[in-house]
Amino acid sequence: MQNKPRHLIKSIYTADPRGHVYEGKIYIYPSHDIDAGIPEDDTGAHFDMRDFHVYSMDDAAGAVTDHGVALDIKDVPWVGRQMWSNDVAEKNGKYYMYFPAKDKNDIFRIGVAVSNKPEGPFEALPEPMEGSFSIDPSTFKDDDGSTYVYFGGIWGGQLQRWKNGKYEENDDLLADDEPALCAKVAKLSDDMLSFDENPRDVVIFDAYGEPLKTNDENRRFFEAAWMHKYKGKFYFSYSTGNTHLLCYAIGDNPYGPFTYQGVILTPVVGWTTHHSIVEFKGKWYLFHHDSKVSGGKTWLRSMKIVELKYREDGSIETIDGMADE
Ligand code: FUB
Repeated sequence: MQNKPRHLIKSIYTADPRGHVYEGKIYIYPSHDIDAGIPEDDTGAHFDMRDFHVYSMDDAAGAVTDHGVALDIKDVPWVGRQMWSNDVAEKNGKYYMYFPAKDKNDIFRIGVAVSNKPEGPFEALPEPMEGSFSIDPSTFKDDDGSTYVYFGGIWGGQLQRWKNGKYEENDDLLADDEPALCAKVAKLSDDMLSFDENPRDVVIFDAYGEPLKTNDENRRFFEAAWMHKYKGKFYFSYSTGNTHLLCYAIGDNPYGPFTYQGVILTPVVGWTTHHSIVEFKGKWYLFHHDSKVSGGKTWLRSMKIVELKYREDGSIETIDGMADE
């Protein structure tokens, strides 16, 4: 029988949990949802987050430690508003937080902040990463030590504004039967502070080798990109946004292309769905969120954990997003 997701904390609202194992513990890097009183709209203005807390767990079934505020909007000179989903990578004992926020021109960029400890506090660089745009950065360290950042999100995440290679205030998507907009991936530089290359498209093919199309809303990428490696294969997972699914696709290297495989998590209570997948002490876990604790308020979410199971052929068993412990 499938085990059921459990909420990790209820003292504040937390969303978009990104998990990593550092120093023998699971560290979780979520967004910190607040009720800013901003009406819900298609740009996501109601997600008006202003700081990040960091959490850790010694045991996947045990208590969660809140390490407090690790980065505050008032300490990031380039940010205008909306600190969304962040993630942290480690290199040579230093920790690098990648976080999106709207700059003073209301354009999403990705900043970096650095700490000597996985729980922070993190000190932000004065400018966002050159060439960065859109939202939801997540990090993946391959076995050779190379670290990649995956990012992007359509609609409120502004990815469609970059479809012609430069920023244009035009929210049209590509035509229905054209290949869908893709998440982006870029290798990080040796010092972890910049992209080492121009971001590339993360292309997802269907079983016939055709790229997923714009109108394939049950399968195409929307936001919340994540990469993990299982038995030598690269699993790219993401949210389909307006169809509220967490899906995955498999490839042979960090850049892809990837082939669509199926659904990891069915819709949760709330509009958004977002996640990370982590191996800890020989088991795999899915971190995600829903809006159950707030009674369905889409902008007040609570992070959850559930064990993730693979079948013999490497496919992932679908988890019921409505089930609860
Ligand atoms: O938390 C704000 C946004 O909601 C994230 O960037 C998306 O992935 C969605 O979870």
